[in-house]
Amino acid sequence: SSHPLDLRLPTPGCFADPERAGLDADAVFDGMTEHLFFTLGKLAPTASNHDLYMALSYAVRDRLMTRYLASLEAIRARPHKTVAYLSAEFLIGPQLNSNLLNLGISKDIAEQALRRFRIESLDQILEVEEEPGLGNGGLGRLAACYMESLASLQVPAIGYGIRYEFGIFNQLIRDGWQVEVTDKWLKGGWPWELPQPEEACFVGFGGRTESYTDGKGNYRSRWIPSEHAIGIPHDVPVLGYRVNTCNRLRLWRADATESFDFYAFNIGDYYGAVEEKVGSETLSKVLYPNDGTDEGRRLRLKQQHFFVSCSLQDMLRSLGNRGIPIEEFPNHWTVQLNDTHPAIAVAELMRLLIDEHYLDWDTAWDITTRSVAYTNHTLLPEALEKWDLTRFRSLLPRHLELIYEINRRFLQQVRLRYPGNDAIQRKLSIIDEDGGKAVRMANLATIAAHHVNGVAALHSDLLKRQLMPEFAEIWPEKFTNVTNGVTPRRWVALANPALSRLLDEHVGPEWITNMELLTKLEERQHDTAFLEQWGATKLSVKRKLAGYIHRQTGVLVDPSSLFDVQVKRIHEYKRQHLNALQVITHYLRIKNGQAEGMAPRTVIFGGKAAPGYYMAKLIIRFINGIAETINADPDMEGRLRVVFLPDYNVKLAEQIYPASDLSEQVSTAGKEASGTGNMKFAMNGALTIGTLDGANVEIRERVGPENFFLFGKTETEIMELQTNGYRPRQIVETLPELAEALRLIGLGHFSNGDGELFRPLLDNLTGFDPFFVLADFADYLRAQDEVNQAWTNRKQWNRMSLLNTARTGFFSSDRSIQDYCQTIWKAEPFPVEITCDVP
Ligand code: B1N
Repeated sequence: SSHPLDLRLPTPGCFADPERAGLDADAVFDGMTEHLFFTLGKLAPTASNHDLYMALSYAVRDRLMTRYLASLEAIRARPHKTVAYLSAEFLIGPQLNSNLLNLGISKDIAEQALRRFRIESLDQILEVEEEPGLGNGGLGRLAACYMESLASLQVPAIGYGIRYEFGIFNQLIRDGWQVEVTDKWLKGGWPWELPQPEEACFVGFGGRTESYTDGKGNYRSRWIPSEHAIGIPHDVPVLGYRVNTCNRLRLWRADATESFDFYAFNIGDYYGAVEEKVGSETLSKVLYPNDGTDEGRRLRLKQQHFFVSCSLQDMLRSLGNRGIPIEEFPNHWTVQLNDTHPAIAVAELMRLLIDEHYLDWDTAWDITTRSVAYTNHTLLPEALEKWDLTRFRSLLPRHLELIYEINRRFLQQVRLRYPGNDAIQRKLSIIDEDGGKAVRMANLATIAAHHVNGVAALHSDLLKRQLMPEFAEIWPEKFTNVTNGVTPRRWVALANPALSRLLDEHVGPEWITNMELLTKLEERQHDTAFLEQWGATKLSVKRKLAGYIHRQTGVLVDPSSLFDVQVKRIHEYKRQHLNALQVITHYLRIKNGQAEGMAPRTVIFGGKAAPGYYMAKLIIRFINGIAETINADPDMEGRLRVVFLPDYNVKLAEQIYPASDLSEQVSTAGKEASGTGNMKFAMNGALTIGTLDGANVEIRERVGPENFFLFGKTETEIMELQTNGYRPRQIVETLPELAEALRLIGLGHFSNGDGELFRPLLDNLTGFDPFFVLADFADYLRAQDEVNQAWTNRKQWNRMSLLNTARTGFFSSDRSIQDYCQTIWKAEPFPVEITCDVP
């Protein structure tokens, strides 16, 4: 079904030539032809699929420009509060299909144009698109969903981040191990960005501070950096769904400072100049591949300050350009910190206001605290950013002075409130005084933010009660929750066209912007014919994934088997090894003839491990060892298959979620802040086997406990176990199936006889088991048996699946963004009209 947008085509003197903005097949074909010839220098008969991808992308990009420029112009002409979403990661995924959808160019229209280049299906072209992996996992992907929803809800917004030259590494699997390969996503040219060198910003590093007296006799401070970089904005248009609002993602690329080059060149220090050039270009070179661990590396702090400083300067400049007084900043910008990665913004905004715009402290602090809000995404202590004080001072000496002053004033309040309570002061201080001194970024962000939010109900509650109880007591109204969400455009409409057609038919096409309408599906929950159609739709999508699995791994999987899927970053707290142990038990039951009534299963894993995270990499090797043994065993034929899909990324995720029957969400309770994959699975009709962790709790509440396979200890029970002393070895003694699985691993059954290979994993599990894998094992098996039972009654399963889709509309990122707009940002939609008399 196509939804042509009734855009008043611009006439000459307006934003663009109407001939370049048409959305019909002829216009798209003409656009492609022109770009192939003039932009790419290719002739149609010799054009490769990549050339045609580029030509189509440029033609589509042209069609974004009317709306993009109209959106910028609308804000310039009539100021309106704009969301500035600051994030070190934006995992935006492939752009072509998303822009086609949001513009209203149907697959049919695109294929009509493509056929004139002898291309039969749009998929052939989408296949060659390289995705920018500018994020690690959930946090970066969330930022991308939020940008899409902001535009679709017509809220003016700009995403600020870093244009990494190399994104998250590509993952190969060699001999069962992860191998990292540099992600050269820019190598074939990337058509979706618009560099804006004229809006470059300067950023300083290092050096010293000094005091001086200005012309009016005021004492002032200033920073004399020893190094500089230039940030060049690269803008990516973000079009909303069938609206004129086209916001932008402004990604900064670090460049060398020419003025300094020339200076050094003149005095003969040619190598010094080149060195600085090399140094500053390295800044936006590569994304740090750690998801949920802070390494405290100097270059990372440099990256953070680099993009934050550019972004704040950009916001201040836009006020200046429109002649708006700087005191108005909080009415024009609402600055959201996506975790503490951009938290240096607090100090940088103070510095810009005080040192460069000559405001007094109180005015500057008032502006800062009325503008900035902070989202916490993790409670894991190893992820909380702390910068060594000496290192921090050497890189950002002026910022440290300002942080000391923020801290001094804050601790003064704390002393008044809790006289004589030294412990509380030590705990709340921005400066960690225990051991090596360090700057705690979460404390800085929390003190300055007008709102602090967690990303799921349970997480926000733990944030208040466990991580920051004292802050929450001082500022109870500051703390709030905004449960994460995902965009239904990408994760249902684009990823699952088969399901979308069904939803269009039975709910009406409005579901795509109003996911709560999906509850209408419940009317069909007892309709046998419909449930069969529901199951058939799922099966058709599973066939496609089976084909992909075969091509990628050589493993043949049965599309009618239960697709049991765990895709996410590899981390001990996410417990992929718990799932792996379950697979071994399943294998042993088949081997021992105890598998009567066990339905055929295909267990699919995917995810990257941080390159320095040894245990995570060993878990990948473990899964691949299990897969090798099981897939080679004739007894497993038609009963059990195990697959590790290499290089899990957005593109692959779009193939996987729609083809899944069972969603594995098995993290240790209290450890996964929210999760967002869990939402994508449920919307696409997968049932969840999961713990009471993150957003699982809310998913279960909404789909109903009877449509969710719950297992495992609660967060409270885990805490109790921890304090009362946890003995994993005792658990092994009471569970013969577990003992047998561990024994086989130790004998090298899954490692070609090498009994030592997985020793560190075994020792970890039977020794400390820091994530309570063994504590939850028996209950997990019990829940898996229930899954098996439920799958055997296929009509019942399809009904449960349907109810999962019907009841997960809440997890649309449109709802999350509406929450942020109302409770935190106080930002409103600002529809953009395309008229012909604006410029
Ligand atoms: O953020 C997601 C949540 O859904 C996940 O539960 C949460 O784990 C994830 C340091 C992180 N928290 N912290 C990070 C990423 C990169 C990095 O360098 C920490 N990612 C999350 C969205 O809310």
